[in-house]
Amino acid sequence: MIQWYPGHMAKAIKEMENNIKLVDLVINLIDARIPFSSINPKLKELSSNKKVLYVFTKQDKADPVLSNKWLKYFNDNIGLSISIDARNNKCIKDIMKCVDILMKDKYEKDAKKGLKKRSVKTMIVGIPNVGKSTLINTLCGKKVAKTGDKPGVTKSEQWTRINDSLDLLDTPGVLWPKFDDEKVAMNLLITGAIKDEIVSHIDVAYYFIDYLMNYYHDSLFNRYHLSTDKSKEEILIDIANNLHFLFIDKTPDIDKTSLYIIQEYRNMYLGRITLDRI
Ligand SMILES: Nc1nc2c(ncn2[C@@H]2O[C@H](COP(=O)(O)OP(=O)(O)OP(=O)(O)O)[C@@H](O)[C@H]2O)c(=O)[nH]1
Ligand SMILES: [Mg+2]
Repeated sequence: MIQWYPGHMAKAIKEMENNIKLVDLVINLIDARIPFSSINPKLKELSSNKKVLYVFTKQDKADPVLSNKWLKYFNDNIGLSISIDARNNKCIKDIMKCVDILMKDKYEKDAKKGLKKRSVKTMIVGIPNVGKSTLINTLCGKKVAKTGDKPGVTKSEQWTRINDSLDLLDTPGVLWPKFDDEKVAMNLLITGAIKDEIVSHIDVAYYFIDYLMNYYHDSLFNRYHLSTDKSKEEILIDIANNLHFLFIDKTPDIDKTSLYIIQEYRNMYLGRITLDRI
């Protein structure tokens, strides 16, 4: 059973529980490649009494057909949702529009009371590596938060004033103590929300190859010059041979090959692939 719930995550949740009272809005970031697996039940619970905007990040890496279906599902069943590339300025307008929609009631109430329009205090939450700090930098127009392509980069909460109408709270990425569904754990591992160092990647690669054979067969076969359908174990050996990932005695290095294909997926060499079906 895969688990990754280090002490800093439990601490971060506690801090969020304290801060939730201070905020008007929560922006919950969802990885567009794994919309089901990246919903953190803890964060849903935490923001149950708040207005929530769901923002799918990494839309540029996800399968566009499935993304449209997922987005519709979220908008119909979960809450206002949009999909973005968090690195691109184009998302600023869309986010601000949604903030205004969700805060309309608050603006009106404040106006009735004769209060001046105050800034919307917004907490940005989500699983590790989903793009929270990147989005804050994009909204701010400069690098105020540290980002990096691995989970666990942000260690503590940090407020940033975007402009007179928006304050953002960056938070550390958090997971939850137990993954009931093995698929969820696999998807979090493949996309890089769980630290690479905690598992052997061979089982993850088997899961991934199986998934690709079912849904993105050509992406897999073209990338690694495969020709015949075989078992996932044999496919992994073929890939190792084709890549010349061999030990001195010419046996295939399965460990290295496993991590390599997962990294290739993360870096888009296999195309736009979504791991949660709808
Ligand atoms: N392609 C693509 N990459 C993105 C997007 N958003 C973030 N990234 C990349 O994803 C990686 C993680 O981004 P961060 O902003 O550090 O993620 P975080 O959610 O703050 O992560 P933690 O602080 O570890 O919880 C970085 O390499 C970003 O450049 C996106 O929409 N598209
Ligand atoms: Mg961060």
